[in-house]
Amino acid sequence: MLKTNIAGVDLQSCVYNASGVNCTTKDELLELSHSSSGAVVSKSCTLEYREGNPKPRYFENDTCSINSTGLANFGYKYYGDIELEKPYFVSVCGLSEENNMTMLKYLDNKLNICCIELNLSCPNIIGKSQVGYDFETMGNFLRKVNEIGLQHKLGLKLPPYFDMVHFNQASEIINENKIDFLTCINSLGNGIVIDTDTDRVGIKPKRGFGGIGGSVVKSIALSNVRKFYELTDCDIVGCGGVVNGRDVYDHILCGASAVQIGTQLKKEGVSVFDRINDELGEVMKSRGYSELSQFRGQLNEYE
Ligand code: RRO
Repeated sequence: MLKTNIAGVDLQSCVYNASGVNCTTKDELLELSHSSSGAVVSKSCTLEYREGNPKPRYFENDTCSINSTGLANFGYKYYGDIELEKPYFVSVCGLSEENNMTMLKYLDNKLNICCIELNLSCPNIIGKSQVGYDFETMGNFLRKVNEIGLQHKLGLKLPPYFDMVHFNQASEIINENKIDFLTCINSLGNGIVIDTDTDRVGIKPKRGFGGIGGSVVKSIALSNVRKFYELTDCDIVGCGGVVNGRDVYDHILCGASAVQIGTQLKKEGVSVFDRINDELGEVMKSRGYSELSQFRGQLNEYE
């Protein structure tokens, strides 16, 4: 009932983890693989091991999370060598174009990986802007990636866009290059969350500025899923604001083929996938649907 397909890869459930949450160590990846998630995506990797930003670098309250992890990861070879029992996406987030090319070429030869998710949207690298917000850099970079002629399917993790002109500009670049899927959205860059017990910012790096996730970002996630579903031929992976099965259903209505869970996975652990799979199944049954294709993209609008 919840089966789906992303870029030609079959998933038993359309629900899986967002990159960054419980997916940095091999043990975490194995735990995800043994859960009822439909796939596993790794923490975004860099060329070398990174300790990441100073702690505390994660904070949450009832409506949102904030993180400034700073790309803490074990380096691309670590992720390239892990074998899992379900579709395994490796997320790549090089600190330079050259680093990205090196990682993409290496990971492209790894048959244990089904797809590469290229992260163009990390908001937390001190002194670096998000490539997804710099259309000239993004276009030049994706043209070079295309010239490699990757064997693996390639997806992009995009930042949230808020302006119709930006949706059009990003889509033009995506349509000029061979991109198989888009993951919309990364965290909302550079928010502040206040710890109301102490009147202090929730996290230490960048004096409290970091990427916002959780239920507050759902509307923005849905608009990004919808726009890129309309403007590109890519499969869309929704990410943002998913707390329950209805939230997954809403992403699919907007056009998503699969949906990732970030903040709620962090709060609840891998049993979140059992609960959300069940809840999504219930919503579908109540509507008389037995497959995602019966309602994907079928969002109603006023005449
Ligand atoms: O590691 C992080 O700080 C991080 C990354 Br790479 C990302 O893509 N999104 C995010 O919220 N945090």
